[in-house]
Amino acid sequence: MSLKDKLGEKIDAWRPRTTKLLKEHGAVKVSDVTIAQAIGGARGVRCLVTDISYLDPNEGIRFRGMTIPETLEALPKVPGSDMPYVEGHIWLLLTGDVPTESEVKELVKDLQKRAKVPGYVWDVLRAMEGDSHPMAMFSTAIVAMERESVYRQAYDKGLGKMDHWQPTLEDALNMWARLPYIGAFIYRLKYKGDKQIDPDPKLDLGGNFAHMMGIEPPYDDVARLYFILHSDHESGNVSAHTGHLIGSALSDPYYAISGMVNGLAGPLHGLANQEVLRWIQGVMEQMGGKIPSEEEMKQFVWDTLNSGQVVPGFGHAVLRKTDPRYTEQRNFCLKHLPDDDIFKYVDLLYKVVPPILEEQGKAKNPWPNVDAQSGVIQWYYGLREYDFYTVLFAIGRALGVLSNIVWDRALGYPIERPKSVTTAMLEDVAAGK
Ligand code: CMX
Repeated sequence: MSLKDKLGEKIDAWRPRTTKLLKEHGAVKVSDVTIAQAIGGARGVRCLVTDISYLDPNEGIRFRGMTIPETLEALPKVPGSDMPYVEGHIWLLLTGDVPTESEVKELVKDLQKRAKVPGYVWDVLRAMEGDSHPMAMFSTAIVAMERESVYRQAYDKGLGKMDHWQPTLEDALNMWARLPYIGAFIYRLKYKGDKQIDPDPKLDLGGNFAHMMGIEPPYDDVARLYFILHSDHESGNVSAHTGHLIGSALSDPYYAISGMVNGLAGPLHGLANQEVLRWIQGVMEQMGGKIPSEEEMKQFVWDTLNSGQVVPGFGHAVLRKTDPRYTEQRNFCLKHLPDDDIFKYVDLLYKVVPPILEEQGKAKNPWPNVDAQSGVIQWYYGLREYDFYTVLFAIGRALGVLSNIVWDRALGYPIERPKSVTTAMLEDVAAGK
């Protein structure tokens, strides 16, 4: 069965559940909001719905009910590789089912056919200043492609609300096929003298990305792992929430994903992966390349905290344990690059940072997140331009955010519009008025 037919079946079966909840139980409370939550970024307020992934504070992410190791185990593997097809993960995120080999292969072929990026996108990128950040370039390229939106064209012709998901899926599939190509193009434009490598129409998404980046295997598996790990982290994080919010106005998916990229580009969110490498490089410079002792490393961490900065790669708004995405990448490092110097730094940080953050007593979660570990793998395989790392995160994150937007449209979620209050109103509430 094709992805679209399968998804159509799932959507038809799901809609009555949402309708019933709204009609029969719409007044039941899910969450109360405290003053701390209203001022403090709505932390922990349960007011978003997604079935694509769920983040348990102690266990970490589950994609469609499966942990990361379960997901990697269950999805069909690319022949000769340790990692699954990214396309299989797309199928899982969208439908909730693990695809068969033939279903994955059909989706691989479908995305291969959609991978052509219009030439004007390259012109736009080449017109940008040489010191533009890769995330600014990525976001610009995506919004420049907005005129390709199948959703917007269908909307302009008049589209019934229940049919919105279908052209949204078309946009999602086109973007999934093209974003790795655009990412690799930006990389080679910015750092490799614009010597571009054409896509290989026979390769899967992860394999083709590695090929266009010009990096040898097993970087193809690194790309597959990386895109899957970063795909989704339920809906409240800045990138996922931004994508959902923009999409809720029925702005088409190109606008939504360009906005998602902009949110991911913040150092408290996805940009933390470049910040980790930048921080480590700073320490390396000061150490003259030698690995610091535990005591020396503790001093570097305290110096960062005492100067009022955050330690990148540690802490999380929801997680209260080591991020399983960190663990999965750490296991990869232990297998493939146990003696790498930067991995030794990262591992030493794993040892020294959590007790320091606990001693400082501010961070609610002293444990490492996904970004603490991801740069070291990229560095090891030759991708040393660390300001590019968040583009990799963005290609991955678009898998989950676009899947969510398809479902948002399928279930007819309305425009998002929370209510604000004034400080005086909060003072009145505090005074019991
Ligand atoms: N280093 C220093 N201080 C930290 C810290 C860290 N790694 N993590 C949290 N804190 C501080 C916060 O800045 C905050 O300080 P103030 O009270 O002075 O404002 C205090 O501890 C409480 O914060 P929190 O409730 O534990 O964390 P938040 O939910 O507000 O923020 C996060 C979460 C991720 C932004 C924060 O932990 C942080 O800044 N981490 C470093 C940056 C990072 O790695 N971000 C990537 C996260 C994963 C991702 O989205 O990609």
